Amino acid sequence: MEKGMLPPGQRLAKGWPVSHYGPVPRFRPERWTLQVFGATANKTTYSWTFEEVTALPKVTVVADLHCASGTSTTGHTFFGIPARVLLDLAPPAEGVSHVMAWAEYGYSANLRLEDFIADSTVMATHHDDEVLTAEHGFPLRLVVPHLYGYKGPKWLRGIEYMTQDRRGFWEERGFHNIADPWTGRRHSYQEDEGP
Ligand SMILES: Nc1nc2c(c(=O)[nH]1)N[C@H]1C(S)=C(S)[C@@H](COP(=O)(O)O)O[C@H]1N2
Ligand SMILES: [Mo]
Repeated sequence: MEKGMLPPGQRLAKGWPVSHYGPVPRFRPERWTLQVFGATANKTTYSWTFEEVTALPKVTVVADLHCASGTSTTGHTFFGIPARVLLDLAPPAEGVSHVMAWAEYGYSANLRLEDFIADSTVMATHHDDEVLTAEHGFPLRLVVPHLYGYKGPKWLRGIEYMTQDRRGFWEERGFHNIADPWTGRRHSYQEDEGP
């Protein structure tokens, strides 16, 4: 992408604003797990402690973030676990086409499997060489740079494998099921024009 280029209808925000629905959850390491469940190949639920998650392979991804309300922030450096690593650790059943990414307090976002396993989709633990702040999703935050921000839950706790699509939190509340900022697929009424 050309430097400074923003998707249609987006304007650059100052700094890195915090935006989410509801309160910032407190991290309780002794109770925290990341789970993969739903349509796994062997029908079991996988669970990792935070310590186990920190031992997983990590990558660096430079990304811009685009909120569907119209603000963007650019030049973020995220460090974390490539989302597709989960598919090796917790093989999906045949026919898994979508995932639901679950966060604290029941926030959720549905993703097509190809969006979830994209090269730049990362479960971030760090931002610009620092541990994520609580407001931005500590201890784990899904980042899907090629989709609007609501597809990237902060305070990520689980990935549900799905053999059929199902709408997540904002997708049920008038936001687009695909959420591609480059084609401006922002609102659910635009789905009448095609997927
Ligand atoms: N758990 C949770 N994650 C969330 C949200 C939320 O309400 N809850 N909002 C999303 C939306 S709409 C955006 S634009 C980004 C904002 O991330 P930021 O506060 O780090 O800028 O977080 C996303 N992740
Ligand atoms: Mo957003």
